[in-house]
Amino acid sequence: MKALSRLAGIAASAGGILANAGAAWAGLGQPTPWEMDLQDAASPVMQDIASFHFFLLWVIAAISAFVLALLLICIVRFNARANPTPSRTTHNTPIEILWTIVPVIILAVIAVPSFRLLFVQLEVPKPDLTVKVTGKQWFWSYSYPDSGNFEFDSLMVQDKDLKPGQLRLLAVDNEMVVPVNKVVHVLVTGADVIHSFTVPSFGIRMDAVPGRLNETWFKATSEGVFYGQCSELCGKDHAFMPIAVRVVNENDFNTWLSGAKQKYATADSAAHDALAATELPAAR
Ligand SMILES: [Cu+2]
Repeated sequence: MKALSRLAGIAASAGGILANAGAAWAGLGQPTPWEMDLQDAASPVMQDIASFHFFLLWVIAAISAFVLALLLICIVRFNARANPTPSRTTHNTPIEILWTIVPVIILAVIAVPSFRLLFVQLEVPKPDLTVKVTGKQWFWSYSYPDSGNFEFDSLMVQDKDLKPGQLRLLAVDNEMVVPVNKVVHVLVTGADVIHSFTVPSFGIRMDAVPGRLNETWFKATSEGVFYGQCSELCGKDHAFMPIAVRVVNENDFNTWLSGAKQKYATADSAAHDALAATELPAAR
């Protein structure tokens, strides 16, 4: 009786979880409660990553189902009771050829889209904009070398300073701003230890290594704010150096750029504080 009521409890809470998950299966640009899936894609690369992921999911599901079926057949038809005198067969050439060739074919079918995706990720198309990202203990600095060469720091907003609508542990004082539908070339480096610049909805994750300049790219296909987090253990505040990328239309970007050029012209902390007061036109 006790077990039954416990079971009913588990079923009820599982139902609740599923009902919640239905509403928030995956988010765009930010995590959602009970998220079960990749964050929605906001760049062509992430679309490719997601479709490759689901393709692999089908492949692995089919292989698992096939192996399970073989196991069940063995258990039912070849147990000691059902099959008291086992066959002494040791070799079967056709089957041996099959179980060599079929996995090779499966691997080849996986390899082709996999390599295609690697090239898409690694070959930066002609960029419209370059942003250099520096990971520091424990915040990010963004500089725009080909649009004014200014630089600013981006720090997480502390819980006590959160304004309504700002996401806890993800909102930052100064967001990285980029125009929509433009190829952004991202140069990534580290100033002290290794960090990792990651924005799930753009499908990018690149290590920020001191003394080394890595590169990646993205083309945001919709406006909004897209969040990520440092993805390489970098010390005590590793969990508190979020990444916020605001994607705006070209006009808003140019407005932001002319303001930013003046405000971030001097890289001292006074300028940094003054800049925090600059509000961007709401993107959504
Ligand atoms: Cu870090």
